[in-house]
Amino acid sequence: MLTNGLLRDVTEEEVATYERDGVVRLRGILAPDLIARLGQGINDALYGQWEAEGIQTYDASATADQLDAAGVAVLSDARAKAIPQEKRGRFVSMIGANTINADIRALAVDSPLPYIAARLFRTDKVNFYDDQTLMKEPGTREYTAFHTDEPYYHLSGDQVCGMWVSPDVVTEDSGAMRYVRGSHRWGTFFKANVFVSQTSIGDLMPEASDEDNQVQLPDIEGNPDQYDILTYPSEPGDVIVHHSNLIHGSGPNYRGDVTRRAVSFRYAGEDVRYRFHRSVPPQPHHTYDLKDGDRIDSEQFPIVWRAE
Ligand SMILES: O=C(O)CCC(=O)C(=O)O
Repeated sequence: MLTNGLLRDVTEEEVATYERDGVVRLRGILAPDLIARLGQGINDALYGQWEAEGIQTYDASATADQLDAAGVAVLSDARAKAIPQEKRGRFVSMIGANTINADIRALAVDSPLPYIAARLFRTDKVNFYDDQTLMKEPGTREYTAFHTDEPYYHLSGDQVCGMWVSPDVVTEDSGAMRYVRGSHRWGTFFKANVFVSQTSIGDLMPEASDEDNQVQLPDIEGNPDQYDILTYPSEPGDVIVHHSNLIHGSGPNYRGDVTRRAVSFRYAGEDVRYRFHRSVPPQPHHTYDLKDGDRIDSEQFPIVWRAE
């Protein structure tokens, strides 16, 4: 049963919240054994396994330092700057850990998550697209700049979501996720940024140049009062689902005593088609054999849920 490990169903009210706000936090929905596998998978993938398997990790803290040295504005604040260098942790992420780690793969394709996507999309078929593992070690100074996921995926369609799942207790102080409520319906295709800065990838790397209709994100971090921002702390067992066009980000992990780990699992529903975007950083585990307009059903993007 694909729904083994689901502690309760998704309610109709939660589906309506996802549709209206572009994000819903599903409290206490995943069983503890799945959460334990997730924690193990993140540790194995980020500490050691990636080197053995030759998959890339992205040290966003190192990027922040390089950008800062080059005079590119990196998001920060007085509290983050006050974290002394010797107590500073790293913001590390990896895309595609499911291809090297059996625990993360199991969560992605053989867990209740695809069913949850089907409920929220009100669809009969769900594909797994990819995953991103994210870790903010104790004392991580870096923000995740507000962004939407659309310019990072080779997809078009409305039924695309990210499911952010953490094995840790995540508080506002340790980097809880933030969402701009309802922004998935603004109808704007934003530029991809470099994660720790509002600067767009296209401004820094011509090979990932922005597409003609992409718009620079507004300065939300600098003007939080002008936006309807939801901050969602999380506990083990919670799943936070956001629409791929919803603006989201997170703050530093100011805490010196807790690591903030998560995997964001990405799913697509029936209305989704392949759409190549120049702004997507190339992924070594992706093959590029689909054409614009194709259904994405393939070994790379497997069907992980079908209604009986
Ligand atoms: O964990 C974070 O700070 C960012 C997560 C994210 O951007 C996502 O889940 O799409």
